[in-house]
Amino acid sequence: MEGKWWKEAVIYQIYPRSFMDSNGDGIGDLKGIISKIDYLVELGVSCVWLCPVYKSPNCDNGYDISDYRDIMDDFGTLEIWEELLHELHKHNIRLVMDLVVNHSSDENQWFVESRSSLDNPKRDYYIWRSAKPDGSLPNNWMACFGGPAWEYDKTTDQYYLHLFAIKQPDLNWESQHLREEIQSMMKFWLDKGIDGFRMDAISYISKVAGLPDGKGKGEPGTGFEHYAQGPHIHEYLHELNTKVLSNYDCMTVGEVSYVDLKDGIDFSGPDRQEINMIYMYDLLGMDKGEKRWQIRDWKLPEFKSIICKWQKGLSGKGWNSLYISNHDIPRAVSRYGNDSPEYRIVSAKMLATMNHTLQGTPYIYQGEEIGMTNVKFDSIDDYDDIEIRNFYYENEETHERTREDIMASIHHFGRDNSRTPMQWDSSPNAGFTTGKPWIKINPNYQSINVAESLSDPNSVFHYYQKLIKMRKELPILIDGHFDSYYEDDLNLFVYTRTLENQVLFIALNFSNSTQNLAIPSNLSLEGSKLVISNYENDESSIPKQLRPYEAIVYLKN
Ligand code: TEU
Ligand code: CA
Repeated sequence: MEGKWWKEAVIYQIYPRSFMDSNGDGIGDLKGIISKIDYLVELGVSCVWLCPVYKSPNCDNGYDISDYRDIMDDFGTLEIWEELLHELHKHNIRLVMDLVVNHSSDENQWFVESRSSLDNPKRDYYIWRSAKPDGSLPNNWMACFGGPAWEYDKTTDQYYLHLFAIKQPDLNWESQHLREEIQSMMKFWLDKGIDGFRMDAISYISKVAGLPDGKGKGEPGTGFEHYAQGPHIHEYLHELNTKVLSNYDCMTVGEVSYVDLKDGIDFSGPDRQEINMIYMYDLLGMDKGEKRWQIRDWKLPEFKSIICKWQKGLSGKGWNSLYISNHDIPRAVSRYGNDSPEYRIVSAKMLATMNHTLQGTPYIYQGEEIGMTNVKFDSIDDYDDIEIRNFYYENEETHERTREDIMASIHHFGRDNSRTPMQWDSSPNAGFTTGKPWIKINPNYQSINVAESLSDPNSVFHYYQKLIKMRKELPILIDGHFDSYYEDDLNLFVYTRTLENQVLFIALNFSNSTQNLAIPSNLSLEGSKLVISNYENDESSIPKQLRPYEAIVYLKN
């Protein structure tokens, strides 16, 4: 387990549609990414996770794949993709591709064949069921993007299961042929030289036999308990590992929503031969109320207890991903920090300090490194995301919530918050495109953009640069044992990482007021030296107070 490159990596997530457009059609593309490799080099990241770029009708922006072995026309060609891989490698940046195999697109050839007749050889690549004798749906499961999880198909008078959108039929992992197709597709990309996979919704691939009805409503939808970490999940992952992955020097990160600690360890335990690290979702439920996308106030102790549970629970037994934002969730500085002009920069740096000093592999989602924020569009027509649009129209239909209330939830939780284009500079369309962008740019691009961040030595960008450098220089950040203090404190998150005689002391102020900081009594930190801070601080004495959103890291040798 020692010395694995993916433990030392800092991974940069690219959402290609919104990163950089090279040809003025308003859609980010592979050539656009190639043109920004120097930027990634300057930031210092060692690996890119590229969200899906395969052929897709784009009902869910590439997470509905119609051809697993080719590139979406909007993004380029397989040749340009090869060039991207080559250029990244030339700059010592690895490439991890998204693997979306819980479902495909309904336009995938597999599904076209599967739906054509009951006895088609690919019928069992998907999950087909007849209506119940009383004519009702095969079960009561709800799709993650709203509505029932079953869609009727008249050709064979049966329903197919889709845990996400109607155009995303679930693949049937019980079929050995299907599993072999997936293995061969993974080899196709690994043989081209990629460095691993981020496995989309992977904890959902095994469904409980008999597909029983689910209990009431839940997040993300009724029936969840029968497919999240289902009965064969570990067996399937082990098979992928031994048959394919173990033959390559590659990494795997599994998106595992709402799993428990035991399964987290089983997924990522080094002796288990399943996946290398988990990407868990627990933190994301914290600010959600009982009803879908209902805003709930949260307190810091809840936030800390989730992080501490996984830090302590996986220590020495598994491996975590560290992230504060991605393409499915709102911008971190707006959600956990403070995006007002006064505190945006300092709170973005504070959150970054946390994400780079816990144990695990840090991920940076495009734009996070310049402190990009949420967006508030007034009209539903300005939103593109299928989850947002379904949420809006379903709620509008039931009249249970006012329009203001619905929009407030979208502004708070909507996925397009993080999908507005990357803000490169203050020129029209933030330098993202010379054409009309596929989704509006966040109007704050004139003050928040890469060019501005690069020119300011105190910018969020330069702080991220330092954090990434710091991880390369301090092995304690990889292997150091995690301990936390004052877990009930409402404002401060204080923890240490310990490795042999070294102690790394981290204190973060999550509030907008000054807080007293006492050194925990069991720690002797005399002689500590400042490693990084988002304010001016004394090189050799730990401050007794933390200013609003202040973050400090001191090392005792
Ligand atoms: O997300 C899986 C997932 O669990 C989502 O339901 C997630 O909780 C939701 O998007 C949060 O609002 C993955 C991808 O990351 C996402 O972009 C895809 O839409 C989804 O799978 C289907 O492929
Ligand atoms: Ca383009």
